[in-house]
Amino acid sequence: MNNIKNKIDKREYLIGIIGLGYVGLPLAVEFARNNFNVIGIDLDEGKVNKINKGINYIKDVDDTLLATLVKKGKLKATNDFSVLKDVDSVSICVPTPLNKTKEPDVSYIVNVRDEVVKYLHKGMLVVLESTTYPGTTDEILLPVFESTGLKVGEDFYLAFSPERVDPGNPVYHTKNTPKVFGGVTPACNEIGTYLYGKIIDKIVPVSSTRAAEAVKILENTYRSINIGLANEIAIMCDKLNINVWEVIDAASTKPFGFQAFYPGPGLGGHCIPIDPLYLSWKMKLFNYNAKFITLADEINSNMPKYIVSRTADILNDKAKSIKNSKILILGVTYKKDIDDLRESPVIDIVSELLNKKANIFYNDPYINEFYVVRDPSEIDKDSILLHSTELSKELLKQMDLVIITTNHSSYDYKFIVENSDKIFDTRNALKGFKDEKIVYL
Ligand code: SAJ
Repeated sequence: MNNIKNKIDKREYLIGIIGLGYVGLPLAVEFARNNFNVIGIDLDEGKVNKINKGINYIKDVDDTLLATLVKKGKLKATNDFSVLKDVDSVSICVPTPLNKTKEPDVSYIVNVRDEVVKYLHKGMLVVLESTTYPGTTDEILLPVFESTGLKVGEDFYLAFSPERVDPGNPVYHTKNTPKVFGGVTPACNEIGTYLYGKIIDKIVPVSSTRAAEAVKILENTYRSINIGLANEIAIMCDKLNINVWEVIDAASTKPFGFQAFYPGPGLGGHCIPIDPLYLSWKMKLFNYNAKFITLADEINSNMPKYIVSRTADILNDKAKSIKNSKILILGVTYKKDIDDLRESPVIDIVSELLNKKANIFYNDPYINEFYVVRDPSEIDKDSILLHSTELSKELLKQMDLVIITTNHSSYDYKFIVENSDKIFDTRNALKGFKDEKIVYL
């Protein structure tokens, strides 16, 4: 144990990172910035080539820092897993999506496991960071690793440490976000927390990999359920003719016991709509129905349809139908001020409006074009490709309805209000504007 810690202290400890996306690359840079030698592994040769040329592709990573670290030889990338024979630790940061039937797809973890096991060697630390259901590390990774004859906690070390990357967050990033860490054995925790403690300000050790896996799932289930509550409160407030945003803002003045969540067009992103379903799926194996998770998913998934139904009501008040109405969609990313379309509910809204023969235009400063298909793997020759339209006075004046679906900060909302005939604001972007033409969610 001490010789490993000495190796870490002397920075003779070679770091491996598998998966160089919005989690893996910032983690690799953080280790390299702390004078570790880091080798990143990714199947995407485009990513590998960019990194080896010192070219950054993750907004949360500093371009100059990456280039400098690569130039200094502290960070390099490859798509060749055999480099694992030389690494001392490997952190696994691969996707954990849902499949078409909304069940966990752990194939990325399994594929990586089957590569890592080929090169598992004495003293090696393996840390799974991908969000997954409690039991994944113990049930999917551990048995295969121990089938090599190596003993966990003695010959190699295995742990789960959830990623807590919030893309675009201006305050919290890898170094200053507390890191939960759960090893299979105390020795796994000792080595892992010692290593990660070199690059992250606060490490939060827990008693097992299952506890660590459950921590992350709880964090994101908590959000999904509270967002679902906010969405249902919005639906009820509309029926009561109450402005839900005023209600939430006033409730937020309570200095204890209340945290504001807000309604919106639905739940997007690669975490919140997905992570809770990993837990509810696992509970089915125990013949237990995770009611809150299922109900929140139902409410959140239905929000696009609810937005379309409100759109029909708004146009109806103008003696118009959705069919043939000119509708401008402002913002298609899953949340404001980022360029990420993953699971964006706006895609469902646009799809539904197109099905009802609306004449759809959109503008999003971050997305020049997008296919009206939620799952990119389903894009085919018949998929509809839309292009962002420049936001002009003429465009706004032509529209029967403008729908604010993603409240990017860069929009000139005064300009939008002044030049639109009717606006449906699903994000309270127009908070404070007093104008009959505005309908709030
Ligand atoms: N949303 C609402 N109402 C809210 C908050 C969010 O409708 O009150 C919607 C957003 O528009 C988006 C979706 O929910 O479509 C998810 O939004 P999010 O703010 O949770 O952002 P994410 O998906 O980027 O979540 C990440 C998560 N980070 C990790 O999993 C490591 C989450 O745990 C963070 O809490 C979250 O960022 C954050 O706080 O920004």
